[in-house]
Amino acid sequence: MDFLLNNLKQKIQHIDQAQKFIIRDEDRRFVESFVKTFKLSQDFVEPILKFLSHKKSTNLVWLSLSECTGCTESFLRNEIPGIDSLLLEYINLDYHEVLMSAAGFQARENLKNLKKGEYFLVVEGSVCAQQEYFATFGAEASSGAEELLHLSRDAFMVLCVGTCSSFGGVQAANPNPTNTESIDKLIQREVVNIPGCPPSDINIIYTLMYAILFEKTPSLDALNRPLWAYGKTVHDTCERKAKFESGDFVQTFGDEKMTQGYCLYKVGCKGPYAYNNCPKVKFNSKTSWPIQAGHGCIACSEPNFWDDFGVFETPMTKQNKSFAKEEKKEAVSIQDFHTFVLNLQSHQIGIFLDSKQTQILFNGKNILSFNLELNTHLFLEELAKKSKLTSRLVENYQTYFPKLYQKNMHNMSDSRISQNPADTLLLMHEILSLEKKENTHYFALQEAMSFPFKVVSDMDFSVKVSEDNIVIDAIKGMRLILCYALGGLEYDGIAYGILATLCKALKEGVAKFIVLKGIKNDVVLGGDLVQNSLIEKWLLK
Ligand code: FSX
Ligand code: SF4
Ligand code: F3S
Repeated sequence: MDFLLNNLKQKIQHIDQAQKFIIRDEDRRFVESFVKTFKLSQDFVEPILKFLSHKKSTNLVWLSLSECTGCTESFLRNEIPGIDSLLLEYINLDYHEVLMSAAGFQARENLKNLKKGEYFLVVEGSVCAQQEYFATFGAEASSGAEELLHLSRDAFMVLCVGTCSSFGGVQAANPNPTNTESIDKLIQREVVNIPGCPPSDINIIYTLMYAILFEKTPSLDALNRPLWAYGKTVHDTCERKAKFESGDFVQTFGDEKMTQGYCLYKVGCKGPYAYNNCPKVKFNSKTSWPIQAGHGCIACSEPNFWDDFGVFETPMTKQNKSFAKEEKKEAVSIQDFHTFVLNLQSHQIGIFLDSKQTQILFNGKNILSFNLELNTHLFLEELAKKSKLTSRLVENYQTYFPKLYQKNMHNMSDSRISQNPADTLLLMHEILSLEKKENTHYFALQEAMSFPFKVVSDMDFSVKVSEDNIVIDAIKGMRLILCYALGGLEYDGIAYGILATLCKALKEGVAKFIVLKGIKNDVVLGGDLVQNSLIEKWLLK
């Protein structure tokens, strides 16, 4: 933070004093909100104001490729600083087909006059590199792909605004007849992705402003999305989340529960799978956002949102599998399961995911700790006692799954504490199924692999790592079996979520342990539940 501040102060010293603007209230409000959003200290407010009021306008080229102009519409809806201030004072919009005042040869001339490293390039829309007549520009009829390659080469930074430019978007959805793709696939340089169909005005402008002020990108995630905006899921900060936690769902559209803030998961909300800050920043100058307006999130800012998330208004169940681009999952047959022993060398760590005893092996011993109550009667009783929300959750389970509730509450056997994390599947089976199965772990794994989607319903397991052990805690997370089930997700989707979350926890635990101990990263897999390529991928990738 100190580095950023000093950098800014240094730049102010070199600024041409003649370009001075008056600092107005709205500029101050904008900068204060910006500083708060990026969790910068208050010390930044004055230098930023000074810098913005003195600096030369930043040259910006906004290229429109395969898109619907929704991103531009969103950009225009900004209230503070307001699009007029933005364009008149902070930004010099050299090229934007909808907003620029230049036309024809003059507009093309503006592009030719750009200087290397002295402009930001914003790209809206995805690109088709194989068709020379797609998205042609000017009298030269250069293709969109050519224009993009040319302009991106000399730009100071490339920002992909919208899901189309970030990940391909609707145009790249199956069967993608135009062979359209995201921008980073064509240009050989780093981009900042600001996805959303469209993204909010705030996500576009604040990211751009950060880049202009500090001449660097904000911290990005693995998909090049700014973490300040895309670090949490929509569900994490949703105003209806308490209702998800208590199992209170809108059952159908038009249901009066809709206006009472009930959760929209059962009518298709994909908020738990979408990384975006919509609940906080909203749209149209903070007027509203999809869930406030009464429709679930469609995960519009995720890669492949069109193909991967099934239909918009129902949860992801087998019934809707025709709407999913099926992931090729290996079929699992019971005969395939066999346990084998891991012969580890001293520097190796073994992840042994097994129906009898899951372990993490290091230096000849198991370093994994885990505890879970498998007696469903006691589990439900405990859960109901935790909070008002969980008590209501169990009540809803009783209302909507009366037979399962009765079966489990009639279970009068003694407490059965398990030390095997794979037994999360056993607990899930008891909560969701009336049938007894011969080998429940294998049955649950088969069901998980038949789930036609690749979207993971996270089960919120926590992982703690110390010098001599790795602790996985699933006690709190197991409540989500009830939440998802009441929301309409079925056995296969929940089993898929549990297995993926468990693999993530094992992998995270081992990765942190390796760092803590400063040892070589040499992980070997074993156990009867690992004999599936997807599980291997989850544990190792
Ligand atoms: Fe449209 Fe933008 Fe969607 Fe795409 O937003 S709102 S199709 S992300 O490129 O114009
Ligand atoms: Fe909000 Fe959707 Fe999560 Fe429900 S499922 S809490 S409506 S984001
Ligand atoms: Fe898109 Fe979902 Fe936000 S649909 S706009 S990511 S609430």
